[in-house]
Amino acid sequence: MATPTTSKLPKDFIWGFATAAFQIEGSWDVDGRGKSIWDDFAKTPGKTQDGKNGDVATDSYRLWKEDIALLASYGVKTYRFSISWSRIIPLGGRDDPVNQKGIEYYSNFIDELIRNGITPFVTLYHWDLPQALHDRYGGWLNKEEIVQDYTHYARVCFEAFGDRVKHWLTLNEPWCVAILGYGRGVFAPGHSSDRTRSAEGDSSTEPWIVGRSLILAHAHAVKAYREEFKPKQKGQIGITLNGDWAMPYDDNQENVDAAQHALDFAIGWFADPVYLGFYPPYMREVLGDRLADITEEEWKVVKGSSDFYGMNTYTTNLCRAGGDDEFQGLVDYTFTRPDGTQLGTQAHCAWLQDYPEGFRALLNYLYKRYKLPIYVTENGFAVKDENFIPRDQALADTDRVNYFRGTTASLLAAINEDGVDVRAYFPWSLLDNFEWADGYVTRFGVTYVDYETQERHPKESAKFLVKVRLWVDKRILVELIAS
Ligand code: PNW
Repeated sequence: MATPTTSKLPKDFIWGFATAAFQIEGSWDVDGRGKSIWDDFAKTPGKTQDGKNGDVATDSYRLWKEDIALLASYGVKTYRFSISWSRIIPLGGRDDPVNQKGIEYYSNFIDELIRNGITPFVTLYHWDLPQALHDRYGGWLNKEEIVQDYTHYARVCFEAFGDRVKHWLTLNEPWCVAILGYGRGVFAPGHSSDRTRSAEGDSSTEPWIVGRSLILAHAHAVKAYREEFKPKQKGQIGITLNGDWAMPYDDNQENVDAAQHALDFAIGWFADPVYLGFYPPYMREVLGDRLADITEEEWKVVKGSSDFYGMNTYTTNLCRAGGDDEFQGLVDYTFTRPDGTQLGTQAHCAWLQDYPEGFRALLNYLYKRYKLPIYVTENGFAVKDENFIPRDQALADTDRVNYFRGTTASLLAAINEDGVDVRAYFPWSLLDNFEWADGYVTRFGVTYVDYETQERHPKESAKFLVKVRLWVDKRILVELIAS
């Protein structure tokens, strides 16, 4: 095991837990909320693993004070949550009415956080597009409309909450929105070329069109914030991208190249435009004209449109050249090493294994390439079969503790040994919650939720993370992480 090192975090390092509105709130028809695309999608037979939906979730719309008390009991100083667009503007559009009850709800929520000494870190869009916009003009497929409507919604939020919110995330994981929603068709709105899965969609074009809308919507909201709100509100704003480390399967040059190609499609698609002002050349090579063009005028708004690098990361993929999966940049992913061993501990979801070295490598890669402070806005693990064992056993979540032991050690090493400027770390998630297409089968929480009673029970991982944060707060030796 690694020898203990003196590991410190910057004094104002942000350490909190993360959630998202649709995954926790429930109360789908309360206080004037409009539907989001996830409401009906989750209720369509076959779309979620357990056939369940977000109608109740962790009931957090009602239990918001309990959730804040839980955060306070963990001694957390920051909370990342998302605002539901269709609670603020039920029909979503720039000419549609604003719902005062929705504004009040989040306003009270923010006040209560602040009363508890917790800084709000707000995501404006975590996948819950107002259904009305999808029905009206195709949602993210319609650049002209969605960019204006999203920017308007963002303005309404800056106006209502910006006096107290100083940390904004425009969009959560645009890759997931575009690829999983309009390519693979496993997330709302479920578009895909696969007609056994979906009556609508063209997986060869729609994801790239949607991707451009997302980039532009983000960029225009940031422009509005910087020009109209930032001078007075003085907050920070940026996008948060998903992205896992890509490691060559072996040292064959084609596999070394494949790992970079994987990063270009998974991360560079959004990060290169936003931070560098161009699409990765490899994407153009593979997609040709299907990679939706961004005009000269648009590039001016896009380039430099994030104050920091927002990073959600979970795992590492071993990359081999070949295969026909365009969404992975024609790269084949595996967790099995050439010698037949597994990269790390398998999670409940097929796409996740524990490999903390990859977390450190990714931090280094992103800092070197994009040269901005990094906010880790999600990082977490779903213990295999946790949903199918008695609660007492689930609370002893050793695999998750080991995961966080590894990633927090990597975090400290990246900061202290590699000099990477990391400013925030948010484990996903505060609570077990609605895990999208997995329903409630896959649990990512550091807090166990009993869905019969809605009781919350801290898992060992919550206690572990609270301990790490305390040590780090005191800026003392973090020996236990390394032992
Ligand atoms: C993220 N993949 O989603 C989201 O931001 C969260 O809402 C979600 O609960 C969390 O990670 C855990 O899944 C992802 O297939 C969904 O690689 C799927 C993938 C990655 C991230």
